[in-house]
Amino acid sequence: MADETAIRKLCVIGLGYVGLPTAAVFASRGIDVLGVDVNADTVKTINAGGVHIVEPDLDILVNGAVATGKLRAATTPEPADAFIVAVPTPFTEDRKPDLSYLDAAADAIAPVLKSGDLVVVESTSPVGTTERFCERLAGLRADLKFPHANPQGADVALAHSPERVLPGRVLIELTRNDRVVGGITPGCAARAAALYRLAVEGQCLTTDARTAELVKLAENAYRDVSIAFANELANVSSALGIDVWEAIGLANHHPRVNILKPGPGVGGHCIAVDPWFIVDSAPDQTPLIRAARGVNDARPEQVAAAVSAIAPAGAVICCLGLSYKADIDDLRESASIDVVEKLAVRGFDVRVVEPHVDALPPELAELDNVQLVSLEAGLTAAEAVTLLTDHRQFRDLDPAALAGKPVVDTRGVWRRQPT
Ligand code: SAJ
Repeated sequence: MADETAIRKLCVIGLGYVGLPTAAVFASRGIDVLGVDVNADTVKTINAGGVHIVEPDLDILVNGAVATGKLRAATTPEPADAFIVAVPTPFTEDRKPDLSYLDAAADAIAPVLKSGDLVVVESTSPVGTTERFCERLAGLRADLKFPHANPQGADVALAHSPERVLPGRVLIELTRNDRVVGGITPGCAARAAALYRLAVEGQCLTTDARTAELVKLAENAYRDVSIAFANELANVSSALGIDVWEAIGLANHHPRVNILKPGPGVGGHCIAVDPWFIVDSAPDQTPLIRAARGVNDARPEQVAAAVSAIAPAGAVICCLGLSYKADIDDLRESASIDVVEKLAVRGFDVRVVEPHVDALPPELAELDNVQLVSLEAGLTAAEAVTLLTDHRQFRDLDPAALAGKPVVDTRGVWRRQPT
């Protein structure tokens, strides 16, 4: 008799920086994968064997999977044995979670769901979101039994398994990292863990869906709080005339201390966003997480003030780096952009060097006193320099290129002597 829980066809909803690599990895394991995205251009690019995001080796994997026919893309889901949902969960202006993409994904899956199917939500989500997703599906498919209402006899299994991949290392971390798999019921968790074991070499650790949701938020909030501590130390050191990099380097010689690096603030679409999901769910229980967000969000203003203090009014300032972290082209929530904007508002003539983009983002492009220039042009014109993102090109810079220019190095890369 055929195994009713075997996964022969998988549908991945959302072909972004998590969904597309996930779809390609499962396809490379011999599973028939349909990737679904609302963006018709994305679908077209993938079906032609290409990729729309920059990530090491992803182009080769996708190209191979499309060539063998194991990976296809479409704008609407088809019947499948399992569905993985990897759509964005941003926050609104007032820092409330925006679950509209998840709602749209549930509405798209509902018509093709059948008894025996598994649905896994991977999107980073506030606690309770997987149950909410389940309830939405149940509202649309009264003919099927769902596990929140029928823990024993459900027709469909629902689970949450948060992605934990680091941009720039997605394909490695997707297969090697341990995975937390939280089911609406233990049976749902077991089904989802069996799916991930087809592709993941790390452990698949099962729990309930609410715990899995909190685990993911806790991981990113932990990092945010740790970075806030480093940033607060940078403020303290600056007030006391101490080199923060030397102080942190020495403190980290303690066997149980590992202080992270200060910087211009926390960017990216995860660490600066996810802590708010915890604060929103439990506002009275989260003074530390909220304070850390405040510390990190205040950094761009502090960096702009430090640069203003070393440069005469209206001076040419060369800002090195715009992306939210080193050696990538991702500008989302980048603190470096905030610093540039604040310097422009102060009336400086700002020359930006960002080797990974060929145009300024809209919020900077509209400012008359901000230009994107080459490294050489930026340094030649500069009366002061600030390093905002520690790209390789800047780490390798010949110190002679900075001779005689006042510098604010927010990443500590030009401190030559290790502590
Ligand atoms: N940063 C510092 N100092 C540090 C480390 C980082 O200022 O010592 C800054 C970076 O410059 C950057 C921001 O923090 O602006 C975040 O960068 P990151 O490399 O720490 O993390 P992300 O946002 O690229 O990816 C994170 C990862 N989470 C954790 O490491 C706990 C990743 O594993 C998650 O999958 C990802 O968020 C996500 O999607 O949630």
